[in-house]
Order: sequence, then structure tokens, then C-alpha cells
Amino acid sequence: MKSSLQKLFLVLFFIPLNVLADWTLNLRQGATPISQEIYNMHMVTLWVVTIIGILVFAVMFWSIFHHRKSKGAKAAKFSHSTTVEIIWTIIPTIIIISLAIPATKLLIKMDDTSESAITIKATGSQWKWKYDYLDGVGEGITIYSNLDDKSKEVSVRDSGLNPMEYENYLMDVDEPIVLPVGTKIRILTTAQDVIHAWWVPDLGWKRDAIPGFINDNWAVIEKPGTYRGKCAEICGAGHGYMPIVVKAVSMEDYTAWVDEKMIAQEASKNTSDIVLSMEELMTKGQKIYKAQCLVCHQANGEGMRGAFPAIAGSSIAIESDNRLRHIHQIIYGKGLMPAFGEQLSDVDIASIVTFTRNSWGNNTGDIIQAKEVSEARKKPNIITAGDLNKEKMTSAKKIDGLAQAK
Ligand SMILES: [Cu+2]
Repeated sequence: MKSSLQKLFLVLFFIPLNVLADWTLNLRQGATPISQEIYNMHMVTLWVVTIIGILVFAVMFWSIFHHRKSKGAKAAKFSHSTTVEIIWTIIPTIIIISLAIPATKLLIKMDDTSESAITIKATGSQWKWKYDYLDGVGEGITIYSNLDDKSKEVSVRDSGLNPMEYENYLMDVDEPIVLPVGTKIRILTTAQDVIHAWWVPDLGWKRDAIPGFINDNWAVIEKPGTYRGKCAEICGAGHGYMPIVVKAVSMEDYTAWVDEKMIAQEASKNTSDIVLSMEELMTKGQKIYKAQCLVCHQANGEGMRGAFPAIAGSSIAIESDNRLRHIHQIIYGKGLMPAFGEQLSDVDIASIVTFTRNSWGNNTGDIIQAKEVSEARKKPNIITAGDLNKEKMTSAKKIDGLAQAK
């Protein structure tokens, strides 16, 4: 028969170790020299504090046990000991300084972004990441990283799909950032609307992305692979929907990707002459809606009450007088809704407008072609003009109200 102490010991130590074999507690070693150095620094510090903890508690428990009252211990009468005070000041000071020196060196190294071969800028917005390749091979590329379609499908309430069965649930994107291995990459972080934070644990650092500020960091990824991260600053309802995926590839693969991406990017700039059938517009529109609009406006176009208005049955999406307003709302954004004009091509916007005007009971039959979007881009923003009028009207009403109250 095991004693109850033995049982307690088993519960506390052995059973969790067996059952949770995959369960790890420690910091990750990561994929960059810096993340490895952070890990080493962390381990040294951990051992130092563990040894101090063991020594201090050992002396404390030993003293309590051996000088207990039942053994007839008598309290000493002295109140000060200069020697002891000097010792307990000097020893911790030496320990702290010997930890602070390597830690400071490491922090300085982490901040040294000089001689980077490639610079990218990560801009957080509600709720996606935009990456601009600013310098080095790939300069001029822009990527928008949205939550992947599968995660969106699974995340819809009552979807009937089990998130536990989907390996990268909320950890995958439609388009990852591609970076070469063995190259010093400077990563700037900033934001467009509220504070976000760019965090890929394997790179060893996490940095706030603040509107109006640019923080810079760097990484040299050693091994090719996929590294996942997340926005690490609560940034609103869709905070959990903005993962980060970094695909690290060899330099050759990277240059090949850059060439391909450049061609695709160039092609997407000039789409105003493309004419599609209703069916083609609907299929394309549905795909883009899923990637860009679904998180806020939902799969059924009904939005989220109080935060994101419904598109189903909304006057902007069904009245024929509102076609331009509808297009402008997507190009220029409105309130919480970001501007998509830069991100989406003419044909993309045309498809999305056609799709939303002909879905969920919005049966306008309207077909919007890229040409109409390209022309709408040349017209002054009708949304802000409308808002200004509305503001004027409300202030006029207020003044009326005040006058009447008097
Ligand atoms: Cu965020």
C-alpha cells in the first residue's frame, strides 16, 4: 500500500509527466541566432534564480526546524550585524551585474538593424496585416495577409465544424509573407487604426505596431520552414483573426517568388478593361467577399448588430441610385470600415459590388463592370460629402432645438 504522501507525490509529479508527455513549459529556442541567445540568457537566469531559491529556502526551513520552540530554542538578542549586511549587499549586487552585462549586450544587439539586406514594413489594421517590401530584393511588393478561408468557415457560429479537427485554426492566412533564409531582414512595425503587435515566437521578439510610430527589429531565419504568429495586442472584435505566417525559403526560391509576384502585381493594376459575365462576377465576388468582408459582415451578409451593418437589405446595396455610393464605400471606406481602394483592383471591386447587390435577397440584377469602378475612382468621394451634409443637418437641428428650448 502506498502512503498518502507517496500518492500525493505521484499526483504532483509522475502522473502529469506521463499523461502530458507533449506538454512543454519552457521558452522556445526559435529559428534565429537572436532567439537562441534569448533562450540561452533565459536558461542562465533561470538556473541562477533556481539555485538562489533552493539555497534561501533550504537555510530558512533548516533554521525554522532546528530552532523551533519545542526544542527549547532561545531568540538571539542582537539586532544588527555589519558584516552580514555588507555580505548580503555585495553578493546580490555581483549577481545582478553579472546578469545585466550580457542581457544589455543582447538587447543592444537585438536593436541593431544596420546592414539589413531586405526591409519590410508590417502594418496592422482591423483585422489583417499588410506587408510592404521596402528595400532589397522584392522591393515594391505589397501583400495583404487575411485569415484563411477555412478558419473563417469554422469560426462562423453554428457552422457545425469542429475547430479541434482543424490543425491551423486561426493560425493560417490566405497569403503568407515569404522571406529568404540566412539573410538579415529588417522588419518595421506600425499600424493604421489602433495598436496591434507583431509577434512570431520563433523570431524571438514581439513588437507593438502603433499608429504614427515605426518600430524596427530584425531577424535572420536559419532554417526554411513555416513560422506562425499572431497579433499580440487586443485590437477589437477580430483580434483573434489576424494571424501571421512567415514562409522562409532559400534565396533562389525567394527570387523566383519575387519575379512571379511582380508580374502578378503588375497585371492586377490594369484591370479596368476586363469585362466579365454575371456568373464570373458573382464567383469572383464571393471569393473576395470571403477574404475581405466576411469577418465583419458575416457569411449571411447580416453583419454584427451594433458594430457592423448588414448588407442584406441595406439601401446602399439595393437602391439603383446608390451604385456610386456603394462603390465609393469600398474604395474609400467609412467609419470602422477600412478603404479597400488601394488593396483591390477595379475588377475585384466590380465583382464584390455585383456579388453583394445580388446575394442574400438583394436581387437588384445589377452588373457592375471594372470600367464603372475605374470611373468612380476619378470622382470625388461621395461618402464624405454625404457625411458632411449629414453633420451640417444635425448641427442645424441642434441649433433649432436650442432656439426652441429658449
Ligand atoms: Cu491586432
